[in-house]
Amino acid sequence: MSSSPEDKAKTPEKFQNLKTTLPPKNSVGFTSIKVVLGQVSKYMKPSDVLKISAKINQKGGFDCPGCAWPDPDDERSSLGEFCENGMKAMAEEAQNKTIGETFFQKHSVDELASWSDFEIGKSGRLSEPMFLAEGASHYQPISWKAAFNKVATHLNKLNNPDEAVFYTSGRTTNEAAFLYQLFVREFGTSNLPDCSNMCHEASGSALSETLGIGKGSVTLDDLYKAEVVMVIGQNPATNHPRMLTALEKCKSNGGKIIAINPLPEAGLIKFTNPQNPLKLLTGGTKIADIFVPITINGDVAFIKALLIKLLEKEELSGGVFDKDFINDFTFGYQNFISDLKTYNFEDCLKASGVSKAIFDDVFNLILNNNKIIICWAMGLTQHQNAVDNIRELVNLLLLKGSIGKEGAGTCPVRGHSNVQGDRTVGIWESAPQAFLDKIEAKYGFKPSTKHGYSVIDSIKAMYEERANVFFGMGGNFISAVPDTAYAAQAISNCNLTVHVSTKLNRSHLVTGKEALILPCLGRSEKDYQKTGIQVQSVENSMGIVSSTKGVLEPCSDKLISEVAVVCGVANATLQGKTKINWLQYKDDYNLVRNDIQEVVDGFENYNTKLKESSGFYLPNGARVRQFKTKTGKANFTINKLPEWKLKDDELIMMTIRSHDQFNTTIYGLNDRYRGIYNERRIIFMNREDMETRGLKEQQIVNLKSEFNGVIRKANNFKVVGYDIPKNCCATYFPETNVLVPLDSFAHTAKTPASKSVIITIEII
Ligand SMILES: Nc1nc2c(c(=O)[nH]1)N[C@H]1C(S)=C(S)[C@@H](COP(=O)(O)OP(=O)(O)OC[C@H]3O[C@@H](n4cnc5c(=O)[nH]c(N)nc54)[C@H](O)[C@@H]3O)O[C@H]1N2
Ligand SMILES: Nc1nc2c(c(=O)[nH]1)N[C@H]1C(S)=C(S)[C@@H](COP(=O)(O)OP(=O)(O)OC[C@H]3O[C@@H](n4cnc5c(=O)[nH]c(N)nc54)[C@H](O)[C@@H]3O)O[C@H]1N2
Ligand SMILES: [Mo]
Repeated sequence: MSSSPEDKAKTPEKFQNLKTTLPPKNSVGFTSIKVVLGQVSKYMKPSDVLKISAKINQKGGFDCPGCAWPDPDDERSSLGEFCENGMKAMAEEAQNKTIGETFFQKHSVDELASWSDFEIGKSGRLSEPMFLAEGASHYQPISWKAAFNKVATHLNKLNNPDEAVFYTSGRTTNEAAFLYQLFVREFGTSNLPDCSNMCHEASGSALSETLGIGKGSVTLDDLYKAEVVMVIGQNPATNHPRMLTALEKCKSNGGKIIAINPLPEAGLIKFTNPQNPLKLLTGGTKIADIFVPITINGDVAFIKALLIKLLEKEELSGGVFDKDFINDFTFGYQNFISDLKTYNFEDCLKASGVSKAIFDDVFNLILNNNKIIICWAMGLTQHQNAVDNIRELVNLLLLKGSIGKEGAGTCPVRGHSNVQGDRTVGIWESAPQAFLDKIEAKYGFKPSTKHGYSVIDSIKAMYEERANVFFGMGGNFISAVPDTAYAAQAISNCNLTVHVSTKLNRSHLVTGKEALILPCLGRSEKDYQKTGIQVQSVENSMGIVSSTKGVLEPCSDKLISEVAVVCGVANATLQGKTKINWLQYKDDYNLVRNDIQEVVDGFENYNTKLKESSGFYLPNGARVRQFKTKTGKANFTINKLPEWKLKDDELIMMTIRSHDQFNTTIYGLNDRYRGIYNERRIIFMNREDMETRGLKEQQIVNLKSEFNGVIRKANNFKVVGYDIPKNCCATYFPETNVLVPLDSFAHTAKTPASKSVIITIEII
């Protein structure tokens, strides 16, 4: 009998061999270089390692698929900016091992699903298209043509185009993403959920409403010039390592760094720049001047406490707020101030879990400086009140006039290397009407104006059988989404699931009745087409568009590019109905860019600019104090304190990344910066909380979450005592996604609240 979708979707509950140490006092440095050498020599050919190191994040080279942090224009070392996790991402993609017919003949889908995510990832690069027939236990090879026809047949027999869901992960380039959304819209739906729905959607919502653009406002240069940088809800040493170099530079210019995080993340505390041999020997730079050990989801309370004290000081002696900026550029100041006055400072500080002494240090820095940058990531966006978190930060910046001037502004640090670009070129389930109008004007069909499904809506639609074809452009949907058991049922209700992927992952194993794996080229590989090797482009976290061109030979001659996949699927599906010559685009990506420049603002002379410069900035209103909001001004907003309350036995849990993973891709089993080795099924707990429950180090427990009467369980976790505020705990994503309730998400943005899951511990 075959395993249930739920069993296949969950990560196996077996243990490795946990070892713990005290977390290191430093990050990056020599160990980083050693770890990279170990990783690349294990999985890559030496000649490929050399090619890659010479071309990663270099002009004329390819964009690192690791994260969306921008590249510095200056002081580039000849070997590119070294980044441990960037190189680990490369070792993962540019692996010399491939899997195809023989591998899938040997291993059934059920067997593969019993492997850990680490084992699945290490199997190798996907090398040929594979098909899983209804009722079959094993995937078998299929030709590209037959695969395209299979997709087309399923799509064309739907009663309504809205019965299909088209997901995108954030590695897809601008060219592939633009064509993909164009195909989906011509097919007739706007069901374009993407990883952004689970990531920075709350930032997009909050920033569009308040500042008129869903992106950050700062440049790298601003970071160097800031007087204060607040890094809140973010772990850069692991997830954006090159950001530490920018913070170090800010510090050497006299800037101060405030880190606000429930965990004393190693890289925030001290960092040894691998670019700087002297620093490697002398032991590095202290990054955070002030570390604020906030309680999980205590951020609105903490910021409110700051706002209250700033207002008191302003009313007492003036000169604290930037009155000119407030008068000229903002809306809603009076209402905001009246609301702020209804809150009590002590209550707010208590709810934040921060001591008065630490609060005072932060307050003085904010009071006495006006060039403030706030950087944030998932620690703020994955809560029910995620949008409030970000709006409250904007309130602070607006009061200080810290927006649209040198050294000041908003810096949501994006995740996937092109998640921002994908949205810019149209991957959006609720794209603005102006964009849809331009599509209609250019291509002559009327795109659906319905609000399409986000990730959460898609899962519900598949569960309720309102949608029954799932198409994934990259990513690992089943492991990334909340509520694994419910999502597994949803996916298995589908008639067809399709994944365009570079590596095998769990989403290929939890399938609809029929399933396809369409293997594609990775960023690092040469993309040969009729008009020669193609260049593509991506947008980083700061709105700079730059080119990316692979340098390695493709790992299999059966791989095609994402662009070619879209063209093939569109051509097969829309034959006879389309107004677009789909196949022309794959021969020459310049044609795609010519189209993008007609439809998307800021891409004038796209092809020329891409060739001539190392990158060009897209327009950004907030950066120049042009706020394209409904009021035409930057808006103050009113945000309540979150209302959840823990019962005696409950803890609030955040699901975070270890140092050895990229989202659902597990590079290794260590989390070096937190002193964890060889295990992922752990729960970090405050030692007093362990004591009250009679728990010992490494004791095995089960975790349970109850939400709206539904109980969810994740079994077998080892307890690790850690420096984390009381009543808070942390586990790794995706092992605990089973516990994240589908209906617990951010208002307005629908980001799953995977950083505030209320759980209890079951002693076994
Ligand atoms: N190597 C590597 N790089 C990556 C990724 C990866 O998995 N591996 N993922 C990429 C992607 S898609 C993304 S979105 C980013 C993710 O980058 P991050 O957002 O840095 O990743 P998380 O591990 O989710 O970490 C969230 C941080 O927020 C803190 N935190 C959690 N809850 C709260 C809270 O309530 N308040 C505050 N103040 N802090 C809180 C946690 O302690 C943790 O330090 O990284 C990108 N880069
Ligand atoms: N509990 C919990 N859940 C979370 C999060 C959390 O913090 N906690 N974080 C959320 C966030 S921020 C995000 S962004 C999502 C991530 O969700 P996804 O983007 O869906 O997941 P990834 O793990 O990044 O996807 C990895 C897969 O992408 C494929 N891939 C890699 N490179 C390429 C490429 O170049 N092209 C193609 N076509 N495929 C490629 C490989 O097959 C690989 O297995 O997860 C979310 N889920
Ligand atoms: Mo993300």
